[in-house]
Amino acid sequence: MHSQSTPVPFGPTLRFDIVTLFPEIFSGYLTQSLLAKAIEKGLVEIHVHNLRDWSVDLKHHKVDDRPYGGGPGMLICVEPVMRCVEAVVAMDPRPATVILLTPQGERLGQPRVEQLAPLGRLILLCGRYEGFDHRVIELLNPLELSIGDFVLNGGEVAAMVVVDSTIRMIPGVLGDEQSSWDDSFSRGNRLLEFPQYTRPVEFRGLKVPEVLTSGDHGRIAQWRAEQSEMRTRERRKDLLESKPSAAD
Ligand code: 6GU
Repeated sequence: MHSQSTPVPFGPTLRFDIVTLFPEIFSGYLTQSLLAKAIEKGLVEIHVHNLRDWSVDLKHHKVDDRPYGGGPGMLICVEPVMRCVEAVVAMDPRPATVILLTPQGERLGQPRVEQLAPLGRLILLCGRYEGFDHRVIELLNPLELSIGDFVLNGGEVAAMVVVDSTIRMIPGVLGDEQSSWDDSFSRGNRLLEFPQYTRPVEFRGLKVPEVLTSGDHGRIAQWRAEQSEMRTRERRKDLLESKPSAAD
């Protein structure tokens, strides 16, 4: 609908450094079409780092240990994380924002996504096990983000959610035929999308609403607005009631 012109950037507009114990998880995602194209166009740069490479245990490359005070599970130790983050920061002169993916974090929403996109450089720390030694948080003061009220086995899937949602905000990443402009939740839009149809005009007795084939653009726009509003009222009343936040 709203076409964006493709800028000619001097360098990548957004660099991600992902710190994880499972770097292989990202390989399929990184070669996925939209992201691969953004990387190819030079708009996005993604570097995946294996936390184990910064282990202080030369023999077993151990990076976790049992919590003081007891309790189940293991924690990621502060030393390898600090060694890794300090090395990664030094790899590029641009200032970096450190994000820690954790169910204890702020729940990610579109306003936050839109704030992240222009920051230029994001370091994403993926937790595993019971999480990190708390001194990681004290020393790095990261932005702690969660992707919802459920528990994942680690931060990797959440990191992909951050990358995926953020790169859509970079001009030129979506083709001219696509746009994030009128997405649900974008730029203060708090309505769900209206239903859409394509050919054939009838399938198993189900017809495309007549208004959509009428050619009357005024009626079409009105019908779509009504559908969006009705859907939002039925499925997500909270969106109509909540005030836009400061980040909107
Ligand atoms: Cl960021 N991490 C984990 N482990 N679980 C989550 C999450 C993150 N967000 C929602 N659940």
